[in-house]
Amino acid sequence: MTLIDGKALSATIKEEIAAEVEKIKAAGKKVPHLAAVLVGDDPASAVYVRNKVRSCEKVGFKSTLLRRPADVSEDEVLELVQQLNEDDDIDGFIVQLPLPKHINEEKITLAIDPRKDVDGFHPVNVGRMALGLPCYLPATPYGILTMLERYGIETSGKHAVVIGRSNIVGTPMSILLSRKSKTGNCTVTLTHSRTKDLPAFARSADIIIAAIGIPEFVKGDMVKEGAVVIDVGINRVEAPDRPKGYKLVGDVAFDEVAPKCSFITPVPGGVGPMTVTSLLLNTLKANRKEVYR
Ligand code: L34
Repeated sequence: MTLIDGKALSATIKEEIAAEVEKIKAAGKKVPHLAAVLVGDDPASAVYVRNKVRSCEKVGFKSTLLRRPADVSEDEVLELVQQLNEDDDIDGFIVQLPLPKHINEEKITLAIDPRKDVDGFHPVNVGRMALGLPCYLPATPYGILTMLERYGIETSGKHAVVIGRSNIVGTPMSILLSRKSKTGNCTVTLTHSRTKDLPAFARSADIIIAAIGIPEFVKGDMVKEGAVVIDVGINRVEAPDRPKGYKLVGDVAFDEVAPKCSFITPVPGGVGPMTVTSLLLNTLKANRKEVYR
């Protein structure tokens, strides 16, 4: 069993990005600038956004964090998005999800200029991804593909079972793994809460992408010997013995599943750090206008 070290890989890629930033500076060009909008005080979102800002600092990007209270109006967020769309210094920006219930996430996403949509959530980017056209890939799937590639994991002809059909992970992951590409060419089954006998599908998988948001959902008896298991879940479960009062567990029962795997990602230190690094890669692409114009 090989543990896929997302933290280490992400540190390596950040060094590569930092070297690119040095070249940009040496050429006298504008350094990449990422902005993040964080609404409310969801503790997990605060951690994720903090990791994004710190990572920008680490690679030499400029970053701007825009915090708004949980009761900010939808119109105010739309106005902020408009300002960011128009700000020539900002290469790309994200609005961290989830947003408070009174704000329509779809409406906010649609307001973002696709050229600055480094999350790849705007329908223009989703459509371009589905067609295999130049686009910003959503950060979590992008990070997973990078892990598969850098660990030399063959995907062609493999049966990939994606568990969970969210817009930000399961659905794009199923599309990307099935496409004709270096980390694609899989036969994909997209499973979800209404799937009949999901464990039977999981057992037939060469590659499992667990992104259903249920702590330790994937058990040892749901995994074939030699499978590759990518755990996207980050669930906070109560743990009074821990300093923070909680611990992080994935969507995979790691201790049972790991011994059966050829490769597996841990939580934390797996997909999470790769999500952050992929956002940096998209911001670099935005700065270089690699995707649009
Ligand atoms: N707009 N909303 C937007 N873009 C995104 O790309 C995200 N996502 C997801 C939630 N909402 C979003 C993230 O940023 C998930 N996500 C994310 C980002 C970073 C980490 C996890 C999820 C991360 O850094 N995880 C670390 C530790 C986390 C901790 O200590 O709590 C890890 O090792 O997994």
